[in-house]
Amino acid sequence: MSEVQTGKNVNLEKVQVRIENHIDTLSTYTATPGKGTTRLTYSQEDLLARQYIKGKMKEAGLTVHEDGLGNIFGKLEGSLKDAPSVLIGSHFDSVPNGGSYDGPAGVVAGLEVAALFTENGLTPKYPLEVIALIEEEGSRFGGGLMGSRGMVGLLAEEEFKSLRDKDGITTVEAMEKIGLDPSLPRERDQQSVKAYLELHIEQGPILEEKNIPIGVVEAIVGLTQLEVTVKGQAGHAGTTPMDRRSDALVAAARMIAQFPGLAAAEGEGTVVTTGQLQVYPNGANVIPDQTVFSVDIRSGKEEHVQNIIKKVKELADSYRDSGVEITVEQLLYIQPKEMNKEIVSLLKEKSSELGSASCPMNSGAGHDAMVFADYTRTGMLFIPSKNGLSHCPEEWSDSRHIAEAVQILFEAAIELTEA
Ligand code: HGY
Ligand code: MN
Ligand code: MN
Ligand code: MN
Repeated sequence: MSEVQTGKNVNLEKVQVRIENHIDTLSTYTATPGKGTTRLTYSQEDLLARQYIKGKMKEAGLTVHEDGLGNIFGKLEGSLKDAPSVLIGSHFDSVPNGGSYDGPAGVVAGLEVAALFTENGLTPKYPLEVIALIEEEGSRFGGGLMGSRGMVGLLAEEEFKSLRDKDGITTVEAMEKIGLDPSLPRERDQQSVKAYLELHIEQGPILEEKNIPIGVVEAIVGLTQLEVTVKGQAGHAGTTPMDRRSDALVAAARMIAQFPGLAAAEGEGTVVTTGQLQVYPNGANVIPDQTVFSVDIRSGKEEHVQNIIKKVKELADSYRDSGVEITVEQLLYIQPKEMNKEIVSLLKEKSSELGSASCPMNSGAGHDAMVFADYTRTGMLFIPSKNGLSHCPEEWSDSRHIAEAVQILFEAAIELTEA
């Protein structure tokens, strides 16, 4: 039992057991059992996770609703009527064959903070809202950060309605298939929010190497996703001479092979990744006539991101004469973001009051917090990732660290919902 300085009792062991149950249950909602978490937005797995999260919100006495994108909200009403809320949560979709903690650790932390409010008979002045956001990873509809971008007005109607998954299913069709209502409002009035807090796994090795349980995030790298389409000419693999080909895969491969050099030339932690590549018609004896591949660009400095985008476009132009046509589309562009300084110091202060060692950190991964950073006062906590691994089935974090972060967020939320 640990006495929280506000005189509230937080039984960390009890919270830790509930966290383990939440994480273990959510991790069963996967399309790839035994091969990590694959929970695509608006899939059957999403629906199961959604039902679980809404059930736990109701158990904590929260008023539950979903918006026009399927973001889930659990509201603990405050004594002030129609007052702006403190939001606390993260996303609950995953990458293909990902881990159990990327996203859910933050949603579960929100559920547990709300449970601590009700268990301690605390009615906040300003409301507290637990949120579970959709399509942060962009695994189904591309780009990413869709739930948070929709809330803050960065997802235009035509963009939302035009999005299709790789089977051509639209967002609206997929939502309706699991009983969601896409006609509900997506944008959230900025006046109705006074802060956003997010717990997330670090997804890197720093906290574990330093043996520190809590990272207080000060800034998040910029995140850009491009989609490159290469159009060539299909042909017979056996009868077409090598010098008579417009091979869309060879051109793509030549471009992608340049990326590590471009990233190194920029330096300062700039990274460039091609994680997705589709080949059409994808026949072993057919010269590919089209390839579509992703380019994920990150850097703490925006100038490096801009330089890489420019060089990718120049590379595309330089292959035009080899009989292929290359187009570069920008799916997502979010500049590097600073967290709110008041919230950063509040989280540091609460960590030390509670005796949790913490260190300031920057995030190399993108997060919904980067979308909220320009919309409301935003803060983020990290906990260690075992061996620094994430976006893979081996992803693991200690529920004890999540419980410690819950206690810090509980204290911070008490303060943020009081003034
Ligand atoms: O890609 C990212 O950084 C995040 O995990 N969506
Ligand atoms: Mn995440
Ligand atoms: Mn992720
Ligand atoms: Mn993220």
